[in-house]
Amino acid sequence: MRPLLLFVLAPLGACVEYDLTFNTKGSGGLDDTGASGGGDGPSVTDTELGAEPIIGDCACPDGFSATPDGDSCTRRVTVPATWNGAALEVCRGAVDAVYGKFGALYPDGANVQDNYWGDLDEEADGRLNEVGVWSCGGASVNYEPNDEWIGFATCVELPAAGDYLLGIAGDNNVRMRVDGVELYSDTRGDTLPFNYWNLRAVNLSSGRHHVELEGLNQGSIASFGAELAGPFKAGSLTDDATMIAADYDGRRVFSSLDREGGTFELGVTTGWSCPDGAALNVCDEEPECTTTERVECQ
Ligand SMILES: [Ca+2]
Ligand SMILES: [Ca+2]
Ligand SMILES: [Ca+2]
Repeated sequence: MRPLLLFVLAPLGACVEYDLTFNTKGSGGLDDTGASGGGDGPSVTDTELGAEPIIGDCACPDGFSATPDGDSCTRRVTVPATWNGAALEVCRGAVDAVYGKFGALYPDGANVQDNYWGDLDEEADGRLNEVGVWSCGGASVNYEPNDEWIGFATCVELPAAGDYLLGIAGDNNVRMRVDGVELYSDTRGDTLPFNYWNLRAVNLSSGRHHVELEGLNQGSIASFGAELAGPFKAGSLTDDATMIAADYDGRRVFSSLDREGGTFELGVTTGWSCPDGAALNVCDEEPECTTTERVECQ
C-alpha cells in the first residue's frame, strides 16, 4: 500500500503537519508536548514530538532525544526572539517574463525549459511567477523594502526521514535555512537568482524542523518563492536524473504562495529576528529562537 501524505497548512504562525500514514485518518503520534520553557536566558528544551532518549535502536547522549523515527538525536536551546516592529503582509510577488525564462536548473547543470518550469518567450510562466510572494504595501511603492531581508518561518513535523525536492528563486536574492542552518543561498543579486528555478535535493530527518525562507530586493520589481516536494525515499535523489524523474508537481507539500494573506514573520526592521544560527520557532503561540544540535544515534 502506498503511503498517503496528508498535508495541512495551519493558520499563520502555526505548524505545518506532514502526516505520513497508511490510509488512516488523523495525526496519531504527533501530539504536541506543549510549550517549551520560558524565563530568563537560554533554556534547553525538549520539544521533539514524542521525544524519548531511546527509540528503536537509537540511543542518545544525555540531554538529547531521539527523533520520532529513531534516525538521529537532537537537543534544542531556545532564547527569546527580538520583535522589530509591525510585520509586513504577504501578497503575490511581481509577475514577469524574465522570471524563470531559462527554466529549471538542477545541481549538476541539467536544464529543463517548458511552460511549467519557465521558458524563453514573452509569457510570464514558470514556478516563480506561480508561487512568488512579496510585501503587499511594497508593491505599490517600488517593491519596498529594498536591501532588507524579509521572509517567513514555518514549523514542520515529519513522521519519517525522507528526501525532498526544493525549488527556489528570488528577485534579487533568496535564501533558505532549516533549523538555523543555511540550506540554499543565492546572493549574487541582479537577474540570475530569478532567471532559473533552482532545484536541490534535501534530506530531512524525522521530527520537528524550522524552515525559514527569505528574499531581498535590490530595486525595481520583486518576488521570491520556494516549493518543497516529497517525501521521496531517503537517499533516492542522488543526481539530476533522479531529481528530474521525481514527481515534483504531484508531491508538492509546501509553497510560498500558501502564505499569501499572512505576514512575513522575519525581517530586520519588521517582524521578528533571531541570533545567527538560531531559527525563528513558530511551532508554539509565542515565537522564539531555537538552536538545534543534531548527532547520530549511539
Ligand atoms: Ca512559455
Ligand atoms: Ca516564459
Ligand atoms: Ca528587483
